[in-house]
Amino acid sequence: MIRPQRTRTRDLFTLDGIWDLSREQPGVDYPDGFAAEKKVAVPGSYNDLYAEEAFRTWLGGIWYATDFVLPESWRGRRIVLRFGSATYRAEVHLNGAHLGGHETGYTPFEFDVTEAVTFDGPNRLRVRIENLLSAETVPQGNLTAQHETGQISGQYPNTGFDFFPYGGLHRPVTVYSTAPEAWVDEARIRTAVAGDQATVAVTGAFGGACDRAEVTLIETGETVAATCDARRFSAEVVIPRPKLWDVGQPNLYHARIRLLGQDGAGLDEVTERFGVRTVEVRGDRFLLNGKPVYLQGFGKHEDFHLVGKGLNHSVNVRDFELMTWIHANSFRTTHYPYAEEIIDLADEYGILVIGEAPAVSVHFDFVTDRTLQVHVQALRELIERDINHPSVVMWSVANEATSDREAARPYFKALVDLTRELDPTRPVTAATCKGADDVTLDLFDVVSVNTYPGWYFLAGQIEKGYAFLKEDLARIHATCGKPIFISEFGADTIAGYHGLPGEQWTEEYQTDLVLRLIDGMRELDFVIGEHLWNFADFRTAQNYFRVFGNKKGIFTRERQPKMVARFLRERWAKERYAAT
Ligand code: BDP
Repeated sequence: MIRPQRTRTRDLFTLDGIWDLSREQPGVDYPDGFAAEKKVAVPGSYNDLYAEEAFRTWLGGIWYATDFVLPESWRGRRIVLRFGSATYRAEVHLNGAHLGGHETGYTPFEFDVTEAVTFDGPNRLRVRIENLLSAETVPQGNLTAQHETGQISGQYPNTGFDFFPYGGLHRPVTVYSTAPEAWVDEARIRTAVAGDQATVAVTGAFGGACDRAEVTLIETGETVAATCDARRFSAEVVIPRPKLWDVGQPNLYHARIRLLGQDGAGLDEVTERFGVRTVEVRGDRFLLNGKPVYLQGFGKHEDFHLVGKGLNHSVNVRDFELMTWIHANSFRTTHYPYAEEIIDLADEYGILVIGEAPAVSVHFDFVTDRTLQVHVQALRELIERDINHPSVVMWSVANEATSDREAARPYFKALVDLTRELDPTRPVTAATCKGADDVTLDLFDVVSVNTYPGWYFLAGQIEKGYAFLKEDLARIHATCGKPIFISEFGADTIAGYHGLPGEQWTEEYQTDLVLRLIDGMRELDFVIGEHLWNFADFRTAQNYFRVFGNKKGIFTRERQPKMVARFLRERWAKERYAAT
């Protein structure tokens, strides 16, 4: 899927803004008889906007509605309606006609609406969103049971994971137009470096009919003819002495793809951005452009006051500024694919990304064939969406599954095989909390470990936590022989709580624990990186062990530093592999 863009052959407008909202009630024909209950912001979650509790934790159908008028100049063109995401599930209706649906909440989807639109008045767009999760959704959840029975156990809403199950149209909604004769549908860019030049292979698919295409490398001005065959095109361009994309050196290139008519006139034109860099796991090292890189950074969340999981450009810029300030070089998109606009920023700041599928807490007591099918589809959509981003250096297929069960092996094997088939260029991992008991470790290129010594166990005992960490990691490494990446560790901390000596929840304790565990990780040669949990405090479901959410942030939810931030900044200023 090509990102919506305005070019010489394409136009677009956004439907972002204020829409109408209504909770679904039985017996109402919403596509035709929608009546507004509330106003709602798009992009954004609906949950935190209203005074009424019933909206915050609404589970079930909720309808979004807006109208839009098309410019006369688009008559005769191909028209597409595109959603950046809809969480968790969407069914889309335009002018009373059902266009289709999409499941899983964090990847884009679109519909060709050329036949469904009218130019004679407003177009009525009605979208049914649903945030019910079950054993067969990804992520899994207990929300269906709660909805049906009113029974709540553990937390409210009753999710099986540790972040608030925000719902809504979280990312931009766009209408765009292309020429009706031919349009680029997909473009993949793969680079290879040999000596002092890079070869750039541009391949893809187009719709409509076209037998001539060309690719121009914007930075060098070189244009080459592409081969077209059965709705696919391919071309190869060479970059002499390429500027490599690297951490803090976001050198980017642009390939312009043009589909041409018989007379040489441009039918369609799109530009894809990419970078030239290599990534590889060799022995116990993670290599970027042939040099070992030690990953230091965070697990994060798309999460902020009022907008919930809605795209917020100000928050995102602030986050990248803070990551740069603290000398982070990477983050993992815990626990789902983040907005494309965030991956763009990573490309532009030179920060590495581990892209994660939306599969948090896969529980093998409840997994069915359908769970795997949905998981496969979500992973496929993530890889297809982000494959051209140089910042993405590894795929994570899941987080904290019950992967000490035998059933986990075939399930994860299917996911890893698919990932390598779709993208043989990037290492594959998954974050485990099962230590050496995990039966899937050997399937991965890198083993990612979530571990909470000094917090969930050995509470208050930093030195014992340090000793446990080193022994446990050594055991895991001996079991799998793979490089180990510490994908989560940390301590809940309420900004402003102090204690000397430090104790749990104080800023001193978070600082002392985090720095001591980092000592332990860096004493182990096979550890390739450390990601703190979490970049910032974030909202969770309500329960007795969360105080207005998870407080493991190095920054507060407002994006201000806790005490640990300055110490981490000092530690991260020195590169671990600088001397090797
Ligand atoms: C890990 C999960 C993460 C949680 C974290 C915690 O991967 O989603 O938020 O623990 O408990 O197990 O803080």
